[in-house]
Amino acid sequence: MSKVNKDSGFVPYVAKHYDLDKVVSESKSFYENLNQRRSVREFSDKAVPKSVIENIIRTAGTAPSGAHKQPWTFCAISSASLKSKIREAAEKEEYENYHGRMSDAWLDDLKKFGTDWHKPFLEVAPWIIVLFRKTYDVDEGEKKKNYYVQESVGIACGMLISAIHQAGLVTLTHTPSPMNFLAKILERPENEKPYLLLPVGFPADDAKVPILNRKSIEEIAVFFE
Ligand code: IYR
Repeated sequence: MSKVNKDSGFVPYVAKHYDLDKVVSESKSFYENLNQRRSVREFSDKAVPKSVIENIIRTAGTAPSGAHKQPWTFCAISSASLKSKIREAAEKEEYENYHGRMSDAWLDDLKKFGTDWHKPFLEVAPWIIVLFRKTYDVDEGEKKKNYYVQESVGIACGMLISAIHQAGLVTLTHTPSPMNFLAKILERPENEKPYLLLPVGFPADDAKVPILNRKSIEEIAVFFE
C-alpha cells in the first residue's frame, strides 16, 4: 500500500486500454512515421498558419519537466525584420565558427551535410521558433530555482520536433554559437537563456538531404532480460 494519500490532488489516469496487438502495431507505426523525419535545410517560403505553430508548441508544452515547473519559453517569430536581424547575427557568429573556431576534425565531420556559414533558412522559413530555458522563475520578485532544466527542455524539443514532423512540416535543430544574441534581439528577461533555434515550414520543392544511416537497434540498445 502506498503511504501517499491520493484522496485529494489526484484523479484517475485515463488509460488507452489497447489490446496487445494494438500496442505492437502502434509502436511500429509511430517508429515508421518518425523514421521518415529528416533535418531539412532548404525551406519553402509558403506560409504556415499561426494556429499550426500554436498546436506544435502546445504539444511540446506537454513534455514532462522537473517538479512540473515547465521551465521553457517558446518564441515564435514570423516578423520579417526580426528574422533578418536573427539571420545577420547568426551568420556573423557562424562565419567565425567556420573560419577558425571549429576544429579541422569538426569541419571534416560536417562535410557530408554541406553546411557553411550562410543561413538563408533563417529568412526563408515562415517561422523560427527559439526555445529558451528558464534556469529560475521569478515569483513576486523572488527567485525560485527550477530543476533538471536541461533535461526538461531537451525533452520538450524532441516533442516539438515530432509535432512538426507529424504536421507534414520540416525543421532543423540550429545552434548558432554563442547564441546570447537571441536573448537580446527578442528582449528576453534575465532568467531565460537560449537553448535551441528551429526554423519551421514546408520543405523547398527541390530540397535534398544527405544520405545517412541510422544505427540499428543492436547498436543503440542493450537488453537485460
Ligand atoms: N552550428 C553550425 C555548425 C554545425 C554543427 C553541428 I555539431 C552540426 O550537426 C551542424 C552544423 C551550423 O549550423 O552550420
